Amino acid sequence: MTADAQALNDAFSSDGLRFQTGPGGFVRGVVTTPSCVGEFLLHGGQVTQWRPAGHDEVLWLSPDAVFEPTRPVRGGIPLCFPWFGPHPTRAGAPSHGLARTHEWSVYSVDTSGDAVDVTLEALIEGWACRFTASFGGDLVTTLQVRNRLPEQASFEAAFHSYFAIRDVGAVSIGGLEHAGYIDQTNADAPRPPEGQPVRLAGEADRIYLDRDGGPITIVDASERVIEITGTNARSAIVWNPGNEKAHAMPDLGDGWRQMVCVELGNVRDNRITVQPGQTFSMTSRVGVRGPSASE
Ligand code: TA6
Repeated sequence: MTADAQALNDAFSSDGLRFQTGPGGFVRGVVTTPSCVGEFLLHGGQVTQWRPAGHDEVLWLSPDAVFEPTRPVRGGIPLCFPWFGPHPTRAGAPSHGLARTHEWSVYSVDTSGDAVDVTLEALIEGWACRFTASFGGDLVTTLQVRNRLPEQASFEAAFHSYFAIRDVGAVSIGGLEHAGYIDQTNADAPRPPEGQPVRLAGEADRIYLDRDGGPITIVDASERVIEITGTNARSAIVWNPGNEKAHAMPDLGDGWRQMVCVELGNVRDNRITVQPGQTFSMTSRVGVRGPSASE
């Protein structure tokens, strides 16, 4: 066991949380409680697994995920911050920002309630960041950032959540029927509201900027429903790479049919500006109802 994992167990472990050394030598926290099982990495501050009692795994983690310090791990909930997608001006800057390859530190652990709340912290380009994952019957993730710069600063952020589904061809996504979107598969063409749940046939890469803020539901072929609700998260992104792009990604491949990304955050025109010394916080709550996927 690496010193980090041992030191973290000395400082924070409890019945519901243990630190271990996982693939790539990454330190991971393993949550085990009556309400759920979960896992997160200090690398990227990334939740990688969450399985509420009575259900199968809700998050999709690529079987071909790469665990290397300079790479994001494919799956779970990568954090996009302080920009989303390619950097608007900095050539060579990593896609989706710096948070998901940053080594986060443990700020606090709270096991006093029904859930295990883990707060990680990082300083990223003048932003003091705290990421809290509350592992319980729901999975609640909160990103709080404080502007430590002497002038106002703006950022984009998103919980780039990968959800496990039985088959992408049989899934429908509700809650976005009345929102137009930017079609990233077609030169950011603006698309009107579809007036019906989203169904995926091939590559889909949609940014919704003016959604009504209500819950988004992913209904699987098994009738399992994953419900995602945001607070202070005005944008939603729906993504599946489709067969061709998936097979061009060494850490994705065949798994594309068993995953869909539904991401809450604040991106593009929804970017957030924070005054010096001020803080912004956004939250995503994920819940599951209906039969587990294996039934
Ligand atoms: O969230 C959708 C998206 O921006 C897609 O355009 C695709 O690039 C995806 O993120 C995955 O990005 P990544 O950098 O993790 O390979």
